[in-house]
Amino acid sequence: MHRAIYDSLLTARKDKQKKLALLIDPDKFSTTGHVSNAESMGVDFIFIGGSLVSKGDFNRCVEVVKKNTNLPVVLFPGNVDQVSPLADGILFLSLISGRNPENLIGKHVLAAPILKKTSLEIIPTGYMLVDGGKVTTATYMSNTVPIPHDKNDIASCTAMAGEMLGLKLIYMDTGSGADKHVSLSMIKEVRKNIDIPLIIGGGIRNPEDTYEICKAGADMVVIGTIAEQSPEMVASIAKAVHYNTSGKIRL
Ligand code: 1GP
Repeated sequence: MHRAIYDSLLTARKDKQKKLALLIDPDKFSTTGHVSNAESMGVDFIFIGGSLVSKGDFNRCVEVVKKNTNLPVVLFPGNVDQVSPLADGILFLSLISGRNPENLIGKHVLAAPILKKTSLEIIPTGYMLVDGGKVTTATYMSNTVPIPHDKNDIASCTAMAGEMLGLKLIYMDTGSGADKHVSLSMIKEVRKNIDIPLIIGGGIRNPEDTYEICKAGADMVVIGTIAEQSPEMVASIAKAVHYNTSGKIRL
């Protein structure tokens, strides 16, 4: 199985380079504008997915995105029907912060034979929902209780267990549109206890927070809502992600 995307993340981590992913929600995707400009704005990956896709045509969305960017397109699926062979890879998410067997293994059993017929790069990912100040679609649809915002020990033990189970990435998310992003102290605690790449998403809205999140130990930051609301912010968030973390940031 090829692993170009994952290898690029490992190399970036070794070189202390941080990455930015732009999340496209198929329900909100109407213009190709910010996808075609994403690369020049400093985005490294396009993620596509949603906890609930009710209006958008998922496959069509992937097709249009692929046509409008050279960036790697990675599926971030909310359900089994969000598998498209047109993408480059898929985060094969196991919701390890929850105790809902469907999201831990059930949906994966259904998706496995579909994925087997594609050439998608499959990246086993420990997905952890963290409370971000309100109930998000992700939390509600997953039918799980998120990790409390201040329970760093639960987060780090969960991430450690994920790594010990052989998962290749940890993705901590407060959910799209959350009031708060994952706390810096939680990111630091998790970072200290695992060696695999760490992705942070949910509620990230500005370059200052982005810089601190990277400095705390995120290897990749995911933004969705801010890119929909203020596309002009993407370039400055990208700058914050790529700024050498050993120096002082100039925004
Ligand atoms: C959600 O991490 C993503 O899964 C993005 O969240 O839309 O709040 O940026 P936002």
